[in-house]
Parts: sequence; structure tokens; C-alpha cells
Amino acid sequence: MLNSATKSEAPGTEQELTDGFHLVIDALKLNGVDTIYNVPGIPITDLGRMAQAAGIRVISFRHEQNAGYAAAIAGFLTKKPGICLTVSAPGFLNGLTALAHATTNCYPMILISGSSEREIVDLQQGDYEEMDQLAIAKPLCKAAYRVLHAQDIGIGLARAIRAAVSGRPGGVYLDLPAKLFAQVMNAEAGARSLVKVIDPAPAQIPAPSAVKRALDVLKSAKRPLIILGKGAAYAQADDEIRGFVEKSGVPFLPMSMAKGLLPDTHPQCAGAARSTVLKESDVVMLIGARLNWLLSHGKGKTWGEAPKQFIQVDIDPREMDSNVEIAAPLVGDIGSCVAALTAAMGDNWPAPPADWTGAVRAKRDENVAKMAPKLMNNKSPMDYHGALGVLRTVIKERPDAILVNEGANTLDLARGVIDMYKPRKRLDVGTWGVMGIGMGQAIAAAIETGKPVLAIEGDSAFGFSGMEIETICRYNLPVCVVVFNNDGIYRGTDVNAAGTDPATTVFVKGARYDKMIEAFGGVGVNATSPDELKRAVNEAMNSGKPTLINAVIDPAAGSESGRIGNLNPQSVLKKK
Ligand code: ADP
Ligand code: TZD
Ligand code: MG
Repeated sequence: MLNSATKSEAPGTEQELTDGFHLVIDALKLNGVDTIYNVPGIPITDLGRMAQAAGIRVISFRHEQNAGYAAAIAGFLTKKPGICLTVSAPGFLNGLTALAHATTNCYPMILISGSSEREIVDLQQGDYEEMDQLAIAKPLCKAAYRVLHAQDIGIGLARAIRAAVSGRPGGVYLDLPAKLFAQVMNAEAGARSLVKVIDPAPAQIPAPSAVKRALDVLKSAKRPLIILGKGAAYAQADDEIRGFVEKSGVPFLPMSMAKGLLPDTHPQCAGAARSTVLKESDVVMLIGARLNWLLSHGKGKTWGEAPKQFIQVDIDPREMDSNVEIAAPLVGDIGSCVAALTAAMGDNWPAPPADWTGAVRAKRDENVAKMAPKLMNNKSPMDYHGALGVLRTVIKERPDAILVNEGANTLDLARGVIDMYKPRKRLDVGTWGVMGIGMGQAIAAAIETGKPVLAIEGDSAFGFSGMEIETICRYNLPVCVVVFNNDGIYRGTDVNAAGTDPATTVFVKGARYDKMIEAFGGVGVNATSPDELKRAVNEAMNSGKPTLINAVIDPAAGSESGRIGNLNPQSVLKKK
């Protein structure tokens, strides 16, 4: 159905008309798009207004990068492409980081950007916000399309949707030049030109021989391990995955955003014995996880001396052998692959050797016991563990809440300390370790799920998207932001010995981030001890009021680059 149409005015030629604006909106609605994340301006201001009038939820941000991160994570959460809408050139470029991030992380997203006049752009005659956006977007996303004629809007959007969600999901760019929006066409022909995408992400069934090969390798293992990645979380095959892991009896290790797919407290969870299982395992089955830097490329010290065989379940055949040899590649969608594995295991699948599972459990229990007293310390100013001990309980008591997390120490320590209980509840910096996803992800999580959100943010990390607390207040979202304020990046103690400028990694000492949200009518709290933090977070999570808590962390508590300091290049000269 067209949401609006007008009659042409020429006498004798009366016909129902539609235009580019309405066709874009009708095409989005036809394909079930109910939310757009945007920043308005020429040429898409009216598109946003009209989309809102047509019943689409249009969330306006203060910066396109944050709208883009919101759209990207909406894609992860819903398995439908998240839509970000931007103005030309600078707005487009601001959104592009998020589009590249979506592609890198395998999140389906469509960046729709208005653009300037082709004729002027291509002759480089200096149009308003001139830029050849399509060419710039292309290398940074999975696919990029431009629509020049109103009658192609339907097919253009259909291509964008299919490209974003089929196979390995990713970011897609859709270029809509300003002129397109005002193009007029016959309304009926316009309606006929729209395409409802049928089965946009078709099941990809694995070959039975590949299933058998994978099970043969798994069965041969003396010390098997399953690694669950965020592709497994994305797949929304939660029951199948749990069924397979439990039937196999194999210890599992969740990657950051796969935490909660099975609860971190599950008897088979090896999260707290990570280094042991990576080193000592002999067969490793990857499900929706890549052997990239986050898994030390499948080699080196992290993986130890024991020879390994890898089984990899992934939708992208080219992922196989990307870093090391994959003994048993299993290509297909995770739901179909895991269901096929479970079926082929039959009723008498042998449990893995008890000495292995027992040793993993013992190591895990030992590490958990070692950590426990640190989490209960009541120091003021707080250290990371004291503050995180409190937040861990907040999530335990509210397993449905969504946790957003970024920073260095704030990220690495929170990931380890805070147990997750349900799938897709932990959202973080992803494959790039990018700072700035915080407020965009928090907003999208609240909008897409309706659940309360707890955003645990390093003070540096928060700064990248901090202005969006106005957006959180404007839409009155149930978001509680806790800023781990240690006066800087990694630590707040660096000193510049060479002059009077502050050191490169430190911020204003004793800053009060809580005051920022008060400017927009939200609740600000300064918390100097775990007890104060606990009270403030519980109140925020119970009330659902937009809240920002400035959690005062000992500036000396953190370490350089959190857990990945080893990735810093070292100058030989510095050491002289
Ligand atoms: P992590 O960072 O958690 O280790 P990655 O982002 O590295 O996870 O890996 C996710 C993998 O999951 C990608 O290789 C991607 O191709 C794959 N993937 C995403 N969705 C699916 C799906 N539905 N079925 C199978 N594989 C998928
Ligand atoms: N810019 C972007 C977009 N992403 C990045 N990852 C960085 C810069 C570099 N960076 C990190 O990798 S972590 C970090 C930066 C700037 C901030 C760490 O400080 P924090 O956390 O206050 O957020 P802690 O708790 O002080 O370690
Ligand atoms: Mg900090």
C-alpha cells in the first residue's frame, strides 16, 4: 500500500502519483523495516519526517557515527539489516566508520545516504557537499548500489537487503541522489515496482560428508574444546547450539559477544580456564568464530605445544584455512550445521575423556575462587574489581538486561568478571576493538529489545559518543551509563616530563561526568565506593530513568592497554 499519493493537476490527465520519498518509505515498510537511525539534513530531512509520519520509528542522533553503530548492532540483535540514514559527504563519511565496522563484524546494516547531483559531482564542479560517495563506500562494505530512477527504488532496496543478510552478513551502502526523492511516477506503477524480499537469508545446508568428517575428528579427540563466537549468537539457533554442546559434553569457551549463549555458570563453561583450554586442547571446534587476532591466529604461545586439529563451522567457505589448516571445514548456516551434527551423533555419543573435563572444571573452580575476594573489596576510590563485583551482581539479578561495554581495562576486566546468562545480552567493541560504540549500541539495544541497558564505559571510551546522552534523555530510554573514571586512558597517572602540557593519556582530574546528563534532565550520581555504586545502579535499573553514574576509580589501578599491552610496538631507542 502506498502511504500517500497525490493527483496530477493537468486537466484531462488525472492520475494518482507517487514520488521518490514515498517509494523509499513504502519499500522499507514492505520489507518490515520499523526503525531508522539518522541525523537529518539536506537532502533527507523530509524523508525522515515522512517516514515518521508513515509509522516508522525514526531515532535522531547527534552524530552519524553513533546512529551507524546503533544500526549495526540492531542488525546483530535482530538478524534484519539495521538502517542508518545520513546526509551527503560529511554525514556520509561520519556514518562510514560504522558501515565498515558492521562489515568487519558480520552485522547486517544498510547505510542509506543522500548524495549530490551526479552531473555536477562527476564533473567535479563543486556541488553542495560534493563527493563520489559510491566509489568511497565500495571497498569498505559488502556491496554498494546507487538508484537513479524512482522506478528502481524497489529493486535497489531489495538488492541492499539481500546483500546485507545473506551468506556472511555485512554492511551495504545505498546511494540516493537528491534528485531521486522528488522524481514523480504513476502511483500504481510505483507500487508494482516495489519488491518484498522472499527468504533474504536462505538456509545453507552442510554436506553430509562434511558433517561426518567433523564428527570423526571430534570423536578422535582426547582433549576437545568448542569455541562459540558472535556468529553463533547472531544465528539465533540458541536451542540447537545448547543441545549440541550438551550432547557432546565438550567444554566450551565463549568469545566476548557469545557469552550467555549458554550461561557462563554452565558446568561445561571453560571461560574461567581460558588459557588452560587453549593451550592444552587437541581438537578445537570453532562455531561462528574466526581465528583472527582475538584468538592469536590459532598459533603461537597462546595455543601451546600440543598439536591441534581444527573443526570450523562457518557460513563463509573462504574463512577456512585463513590462518591455519582446518582439518574439518563445515560450511553452512550455524542452525543447520549444528542440527545436522546433533542428528548424526546418534544416541550413543561418547562423553569426552573424564580426566580432561575434570581437569578443566578444577582449573575453572580454582580461578573463580581466586577471583572471589577481589570482587568483594570495598575500597574507596574503587579499583576495577571492587566496582565490577557490584555490577556483576546487578546483571546476575537481571539476566534480561543488556550489557554494553567498552574501554581498555574497563572492557577486559568487565568481560572476565561479569557472567552472562542469556544470548545476545553482551554487546561490545567487537572485532576491531573500536572505541565509540557505547551510546549508539545502548540506544539501539533499548529501542530494539525494550529491555533495560547497563553501559559500562571507560572514561575515554565514553567520550567518543558521550553527547548521545541527550538522545537517551530525549527518547527517555532505560539506559544506565556507568563511567569508570580513572582520569584517563589506561591510567590517570602519566606525567609529561618535557613541559607543562598534560601527558598524552590523561584527562581533567576529578572530572564529574554525572553532571553532563543533568543538563538534559537525566539522573547524575557521583559514586566513590562500591556501596554507593550499588545503590545508584540498582535505583537506575529499577526506575528505568536515564542515568549516568560517575564511578571514581583509582587512577593507578589500570594497566597499559588493558589485557592487550603485548600488541604495542616497542621502540628500541626508548629502552637505551
Ligand atoms: P568472534 O569475534 O566472536 O570470535 P567473529 O566475528 O570473528 O566472532 O566470527 C563470526 C563468524 O560467524 C564469521 O566468520 C561469520 O562468517 C560467521 N557467521 C555469521 N553468521 C553466521 C551464520 N548464520 N551461520 C554461520 N556462520 C555465521
Ligand atoms: N580510537 C578508536 C576509535 N578506537 C580505539 N580502540 C582507540 C582509539 C585506542 N584506544 C583503545 O584501544 S582503548 C582506549 C583507546 C583510546 C581508551 C581506554 O581508556 P578508557 O579505559 O578510559 O576507555 P580504561 O579503563 O582507562 O583502560
Ligand atoms: Mg579510563
